[in-house]
Amino acid sequence: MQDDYQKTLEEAQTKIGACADATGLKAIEREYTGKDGVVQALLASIPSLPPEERRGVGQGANQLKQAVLEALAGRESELAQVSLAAERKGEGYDPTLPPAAVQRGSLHPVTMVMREVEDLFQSMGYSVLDGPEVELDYYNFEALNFPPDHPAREEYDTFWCDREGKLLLRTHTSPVQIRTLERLKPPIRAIVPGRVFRHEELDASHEHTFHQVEGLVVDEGVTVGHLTGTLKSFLRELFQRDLDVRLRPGYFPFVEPGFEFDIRCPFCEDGCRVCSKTTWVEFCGCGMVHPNVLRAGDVDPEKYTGFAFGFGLDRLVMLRYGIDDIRHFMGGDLRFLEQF
Ligand code: 2U9
Repeated sequence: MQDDYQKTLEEAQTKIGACADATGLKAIEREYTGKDGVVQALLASIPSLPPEERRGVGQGANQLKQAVLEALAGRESELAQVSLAAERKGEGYDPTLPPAAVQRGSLHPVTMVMREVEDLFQSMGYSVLDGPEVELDYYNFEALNFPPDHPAREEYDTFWCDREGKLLLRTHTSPVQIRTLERLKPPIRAIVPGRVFRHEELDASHEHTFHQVEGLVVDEGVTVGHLTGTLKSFLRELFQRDLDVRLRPGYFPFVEPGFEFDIRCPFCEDGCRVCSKTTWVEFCGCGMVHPNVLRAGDVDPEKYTGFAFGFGLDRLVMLRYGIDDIRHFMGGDLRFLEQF
């Protein structure tokens, strides 16, 4: 009996030694260790054998399986060595063949629209500013006229970075404007695009990380007329036509008066899904910079006034491309990203 196993093993080893590719090795593996293979047939025969032979056949079949698998692994690594050596000698390398095509990536839709918005404001003489994403409570709230315990802080679901409540992930890009007021003298004309973070319940229109563009203009004699004129010019360029706009009162601690700025729905004339059948779409919040905020930035509110606005860039990109779920932006699914 033992001789039979030995013979079967030697046959297998000869086949393995003569085999020169991975597909052949796989076929030999199936022939011996697969579900219809030699080893399985031996194991299947056990119940019909006299009891005193069963143990020996079982052990023999398992040893045969182990030995065949070892021989297969040995040959596989031999073949790998051979092909590596050939590659090192330059065999099989044809320098005249064209290279494999390089897969080019594409810009993220938020980046594309962000660059477009930056270009438009730069063409109107604005600077594009940047600042830290991990901020001090002072710049994110206090200097923006949210004293400690101000109820409006509740509106901003904040990711705190320490136990003392001094450090946070910025909930808007407004702290950059305060830093700018501290650093530069008016006249100031700037936009601040950037990532912001809120600890919110996530759904098709809420994401923990999203993008804002805020604008700030401070000079002598700046009025609400300048604010609406600027936003209308910007929207005309962005949508390539004049859109009706309207202002409603709105509350933000850092502006007074504050407004909600709506645009006539760019997609319909008599109500659709995008405008919830109202024909108006909220575009941004805006207003005249609060005197307390100017003072926090070391600017004299008796001499200077300013306007500011802020809008969610992700929502604008969704409007532009008809995207129905904000979570696609950070989802990392190439099937989504490759469409742009
Ligand atoms: C300074 C002074 C004033 C920026 C402004 C808004 C109104 C606003 C939100 C709209 C949707 C952000 O993405 S959103 O959640 N923003 O409504 N932002 S006024 O005002 C400033 C900023 C900085 C120094």
